Amino acid sequence: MTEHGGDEREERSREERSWRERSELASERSERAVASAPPEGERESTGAAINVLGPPDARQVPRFAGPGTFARLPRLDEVSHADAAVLGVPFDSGTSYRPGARFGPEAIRAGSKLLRPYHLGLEVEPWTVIQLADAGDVSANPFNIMEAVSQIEAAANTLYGKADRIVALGGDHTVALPLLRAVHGRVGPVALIHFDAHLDTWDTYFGMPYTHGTPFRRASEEGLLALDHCAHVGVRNSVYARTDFDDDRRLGFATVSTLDVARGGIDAALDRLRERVGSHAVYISIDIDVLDPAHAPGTGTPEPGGLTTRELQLFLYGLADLPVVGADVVEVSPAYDHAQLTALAATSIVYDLLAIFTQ
Ligand SMILES: [Mn+2]
Repeated sequence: MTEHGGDEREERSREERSWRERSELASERSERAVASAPPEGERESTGAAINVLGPPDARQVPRFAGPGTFARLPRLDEVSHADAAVLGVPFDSGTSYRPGARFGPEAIRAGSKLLRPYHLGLEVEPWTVIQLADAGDVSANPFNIMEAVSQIEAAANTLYGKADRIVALGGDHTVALPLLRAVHGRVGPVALIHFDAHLDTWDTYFGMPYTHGTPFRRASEEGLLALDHCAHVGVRNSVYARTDFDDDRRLGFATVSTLDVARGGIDAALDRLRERVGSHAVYISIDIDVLDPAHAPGTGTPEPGGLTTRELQLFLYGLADLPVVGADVVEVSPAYDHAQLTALAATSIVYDLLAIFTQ
C-alpha cells in the first residue's frame, strides 16, 4: 500500500528516530495494514470478478495474523452471497473408535493460514474467481445423534439460502448423511464419490443406525444417491466380511481399492469413476483416513496402505470438470495428529475442492 507513503514521518531518516518512535510507528503501520490491506480477490486484475472479497494479502498481513476463518476468507455475514461456503461441523458422537473429530474444523482452519491465492494444479485463483466465505460452525447436540443429524441438515438448508455450494469440515462421517439430505433437496439424487479406507455402508453398530460407519447405507435407503452411479475409492484392509461388498453393490456402489490404484494406476481408476458417475451431479465425500497414516495420522480409524496426499490430489484434479455440487472432508482428529500433518493435508484438500468449484 502506498497511501501513507507521502507521510512526513516516512521521509525522516531511520537514524533520527528513537527506538520508541520506531516501535510506535511499526505498530501504527501494522494496524493500518490490517485495516486497509486489499483483499487478494480485489488486488488481482486478471479479468476476474471485481466485487469478490478475498483474504487479506499475506504480504501485508502476516499469515499468522488476521481472521480465524478458513484461509482467512471473509465470514459469510461479510458478503451478500457466496458461490461456495466452508461450514464447520464439529460433531463426533458417531465415532466407533478414537474420538476427537469434533476438533477437526478448528484444526483445519488453523492449518489453512498457509494457503496462497494461486492453485497450481488447476491453474486458477479461487479467491478471485468466485466469492468464497466461511459460514462458521453448526451447533450440533453432542449427546443426541438423531438431534444432531437434524440440526446439521437444518443448518445446511439455511446456508443454501446464502451460498450455492458447501464444503463441510467434519466432524466424523455421520455428518455426511444430513449434508446429503440437504444437497438432495436442491438437486435430487447425486453420484457420490466417496474417498475412504472404509465402506461406511454398514447397517448398524450396537444396534444403532446413525453412526460414522453407516451414513451411506442410510443415504442409499433414503434415495439420496443415484443408484449404481456411486463409488468408493481407497478401500483397504481390514473388512468385517466378504459379504460387505455384496451389500455395498446392492446399495449402488462400485469399489476402487487402494490395490486397484496401485496396480492399475490413477488414470485407469479415474476412467472407471468418470464412467460410473456419467452425467449425474457429483458429491465428493472425503474421509481423511483414505490417506495413509504416514500422511494423515490424526484420524479416528487409521488403516495402513492408504493413498498419498499427492495421489488424492491427482484424483481430485481428474474429477474437476465434473458437475460437483457439494463436498465434505471429515474425520480429522487433531489429538492424534503430529506436526499438523493431517490438518495440513485436509486443508490442501479443501483448497482443491474450492478450486474445483471454480471450474
Ligand atoms: Mn468414513
